[in-house]
Amino acid sequence: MFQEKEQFLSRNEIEQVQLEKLKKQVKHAYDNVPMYKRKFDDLGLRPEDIKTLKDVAKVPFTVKNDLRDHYPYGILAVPLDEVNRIHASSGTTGVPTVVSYTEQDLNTWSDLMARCYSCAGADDRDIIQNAYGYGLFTGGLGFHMGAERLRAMVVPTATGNTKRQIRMMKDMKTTVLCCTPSYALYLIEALEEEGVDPEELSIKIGMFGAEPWSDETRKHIEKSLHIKAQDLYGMSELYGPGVAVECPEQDGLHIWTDEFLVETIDPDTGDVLPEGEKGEIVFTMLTRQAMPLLRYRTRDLAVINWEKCKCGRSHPRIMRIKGRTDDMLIVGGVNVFPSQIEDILVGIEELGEQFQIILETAKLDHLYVQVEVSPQFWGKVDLSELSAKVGKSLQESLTLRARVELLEPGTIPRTQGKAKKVIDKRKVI
Ligand code: DLL
Repeated sequence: MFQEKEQFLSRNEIEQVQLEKLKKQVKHAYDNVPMYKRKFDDLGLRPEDIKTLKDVAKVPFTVKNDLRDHYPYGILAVPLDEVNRIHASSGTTGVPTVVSYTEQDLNTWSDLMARCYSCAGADDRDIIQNAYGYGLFTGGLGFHMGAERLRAMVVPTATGNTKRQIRMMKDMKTTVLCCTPSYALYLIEALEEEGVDPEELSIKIGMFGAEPWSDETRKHIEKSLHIKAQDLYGMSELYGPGVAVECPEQDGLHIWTDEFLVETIDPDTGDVLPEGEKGEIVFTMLTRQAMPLLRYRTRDLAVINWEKCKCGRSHPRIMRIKGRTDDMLIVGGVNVFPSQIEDILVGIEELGEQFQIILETAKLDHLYVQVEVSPQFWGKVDLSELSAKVGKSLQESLTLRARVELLEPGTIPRTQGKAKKVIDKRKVI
């Protein structure tokens, strides 16, 4: 099977590989990236000071702004003519974050993505429909290269044209579907509208990622499409998709730690947290040539579990991404994560999957939640009773009063990429 060996490295073997690669990578970054040389010199740190894995805590952090400050080409450690490709994320703050790859980087990324497919249960006989966006976004090309490396067959539908997606799924007998969980939800509705019974499809596995999604959403997708819905994590700065993925146990996402050294830190103090504590995830890329990132702060919050998984893999697991440090909303002085609101809403049977959080400014910050009623319940429930029930649940969990508006199924705009679940109107007022 593809990259069988790397998937099943023991913790000891992982740590050996990590130390060997870490030493080389720190030297590569120090020797070739002026920013790292400066950061190290300021601390009086030399690459030779990194002798054990624990020494990584001495290395200065890298943050997204370091990349933005190096626009357009990012933190290059190789001459430009050795760069084979760039990707970029649009960024809400204006300056795009550009990431660069050498030929070897693209190769490593393809291997990692092939490994993800294999870990999730796919193999070279699969027909993989890739409905992630192709282009500057890393989703499309990342899933594409990985599928080719796996020697499976790719149907590169990209995003959009839902009718054609469904036609391809049926006619090509797609067995693996790759898209955001939001788009999977939309496809389920579209299949129903088109009168296509999911039984007619051949899909077995969904590879869903690029945004947070809940266990309830997973259950809904699995039940509606009769598939196994696997979570996959990544980010553009870390090649793209392919950093971590679920195995069939669906008990956390295995991080490929022979390529990504992972730490959890306290986002406020920067201190390394003991194993198993929730914190901000920090990655050091161990072989990236074009753009070596040392201790990159992802702003993603999660718990890392180092216990060996039932599947036999020792690569530690991210126990689902619980939100981002920069996603945290402060409403009337209370800290709220959109994922907390989602958890409450999905627990109410009468509601659909689609919701939006709108922050308004009245005298105090105001939380306003719009949520669709589930099609089975629309027209059958008393809306004022239901909205009072939703408001009460939100208040109990968040200690915050929210205005709830129940919407007819299909009202909230559907997305083909990442869903925009929070609309913050406070900034523009
Ligand atoms: O979203 C790469 C990707 C493409 C991952 C396709 C998976 C599938 P960015 O656009 O740079 O890259 O966004 C990265 O998205 O820091 C997380 O906050 C979030 N994210 C990605 N995967 C997951 C996931 C791609 N499985 C940012 N669960 C990350 C929760 C996720 N959040």
